[in-house]
Amino acid sequence: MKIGIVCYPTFGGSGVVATELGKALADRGHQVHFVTYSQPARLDFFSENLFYHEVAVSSYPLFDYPPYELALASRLVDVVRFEQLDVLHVHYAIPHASAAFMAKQILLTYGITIPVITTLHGTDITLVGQDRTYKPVVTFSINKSDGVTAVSDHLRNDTYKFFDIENDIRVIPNFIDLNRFSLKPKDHFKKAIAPNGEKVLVHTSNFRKVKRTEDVVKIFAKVVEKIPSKLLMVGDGGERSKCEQLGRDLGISEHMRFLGKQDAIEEILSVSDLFLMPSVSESFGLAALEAMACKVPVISSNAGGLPELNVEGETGYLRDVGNVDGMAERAIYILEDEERLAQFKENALARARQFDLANILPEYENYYKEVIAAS
Ligand code: GMT
Repeated sequence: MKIGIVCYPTFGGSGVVATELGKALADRGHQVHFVTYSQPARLDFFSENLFYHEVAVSSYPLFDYPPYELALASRLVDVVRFEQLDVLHVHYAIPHASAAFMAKQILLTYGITIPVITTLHGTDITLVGQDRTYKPVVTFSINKSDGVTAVSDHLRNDTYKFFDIENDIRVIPNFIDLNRFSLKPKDHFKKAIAPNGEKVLVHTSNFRKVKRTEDVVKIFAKVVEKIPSKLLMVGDGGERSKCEQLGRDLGISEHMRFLGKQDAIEEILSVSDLFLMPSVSESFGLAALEAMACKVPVISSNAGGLPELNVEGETGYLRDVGNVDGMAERAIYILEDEERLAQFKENALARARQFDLANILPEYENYYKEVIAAS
């Protein structure tokens, strides 16, 4: 198949899923065309089946807000016509689904029918999409998509709950490439981070409010009182400086390291013992799955789709959003006993294997075929 993929080219979960999916489809012999405003962060290798088409947004003094959606729609018309694509798969509804709808209408005037699949990732439904500024357009463009997928049952249910949706939503969960995400021998790095055999806790995110990153610091403050440990904070975003300040205020900053945005996440996870994800909402929790694939158990909130990934008492524990004491208590419980920790690590990997890319990729391929055949 010739597949067009539209996504945010950043380190965010939806962009990562879209890019990894595109790479895997290209490996399977499909021709994959990324259409976005810059090279996707993880599109870092050459393949004869992978193409990248940049969306250039020209500015004009009249524009306080350059119209990206129009530039994207025009670029999609151009790429679909020239490359003769079979399907457009857009990740994150805003503004990709409506831009694809517009492109589809324009293409009809050239006698071209292109099916559009929209994958809902999370905040496009649970946060931004519900803003009245966008809601009518989001509702319309989901309903006008030829296929719609969501990354968890919870996100699917939320979409029906908060929007007037008429079409079926197929659940296709996030996936993991176990060749890349696996425990790597990084003993030298572990020695540098935890020279006295301390336990290593880790958090990776874009440090947005929805991640409750200050809770990560508060949980760690309680853990470090009981268990010699270190905290690695990976990623960057608006809440990061507050976390740094909180670490200083709590007198634990010597045990915390902020590593910023990192490409080789799997190497950091390989030296980690416990992953913290206390998010307010999380449609799936891809970062937690990446940790589990590297044998790192997870202490998380029980928000959104997290219970579909993290299994209570098996791969980690889930507590109510904001229950810092409960999360810290369970973290200590896992870390204080070597045998118990080792068992949780094995369980985490076993669970991650259920989301192996090799199992999930055919679900997307079959769905493309279904949608193409129906349109
Ligand atoms: O985590 C983020 O803030 C990025 C966000 C997004 O909307 O791009 O990620 C979402 O999509 C990921 C991939 O499908 C999911 O694993 C994340 O759980 C989801 N984030 C939220 O729902 C907050």
